[in-house]
Amino acid sequence: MLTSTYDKIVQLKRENRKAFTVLVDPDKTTLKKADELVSLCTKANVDFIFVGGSLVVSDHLEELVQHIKSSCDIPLLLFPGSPSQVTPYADALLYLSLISGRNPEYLIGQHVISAPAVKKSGLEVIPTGYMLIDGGAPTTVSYISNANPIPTDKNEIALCTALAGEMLGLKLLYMDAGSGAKQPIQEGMIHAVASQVNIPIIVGGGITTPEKAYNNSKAGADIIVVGNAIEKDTTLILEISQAVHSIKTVANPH
Ligand code: 1GP
Repeated sequence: MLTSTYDKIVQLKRENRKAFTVLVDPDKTTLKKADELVSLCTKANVDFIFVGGSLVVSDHLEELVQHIKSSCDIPLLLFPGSPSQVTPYADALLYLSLISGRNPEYLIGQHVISAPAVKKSGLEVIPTGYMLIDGGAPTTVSYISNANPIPTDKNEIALCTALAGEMLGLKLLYMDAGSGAKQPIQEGMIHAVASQVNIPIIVGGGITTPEKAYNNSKAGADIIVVGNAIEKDTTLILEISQAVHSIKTVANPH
């Protein structure tokens, strides 16, 4: 019996099973829309649901999280852009530190401010190194965080950043080109990081096709995240889930 969401992520990686996550943006998701998404996610065996965004304007995140939790067993993780997006009704919190940037607010400042509330929430906290990669145009996250993304072709910067995050004790890496990125992260960069880092790697930002999700997974992403494309076409949930789950690789010694 797995005891935590993080255990489940690690278990999947150990078994070399690739995972697929649907990102739900509270600003774009009514409770009715959430019902449709949850039904499709359940049918498609989606592994995780993330809820959050760099900028959330609506005030129903907590209600939305409770609603999704009451209608499915898929682990729900908060992917917060700010401490105001923390609610105790999720299964776990991606406790994000923007390690690719040099803005102390997103490295540690917001964490200090929100620490008592996070502790009180009782949420499972998963320390996550968040790496913003240039996706061809400014994104909401690059604007809000006031942090330079890692250039798209600088694999060695991505690798060194990831290694530092792992050695600092972070439990997950999230390589993100930002929501709606024009250009998703290149396979070469994912491979450069995945070949030297042992902690699970989440990849997202601008993934719009099953092929891209498949190729990113093959390159070393353990969890693929898609938000925007699914908002436009929900049939992608099944297609991308099948593509990601079709990957079978040799047993991982780690
Ligand atoms: C954004 O990685 C997520 O932070 C997902 O990006 O919305 O472009 O799929 P998209």
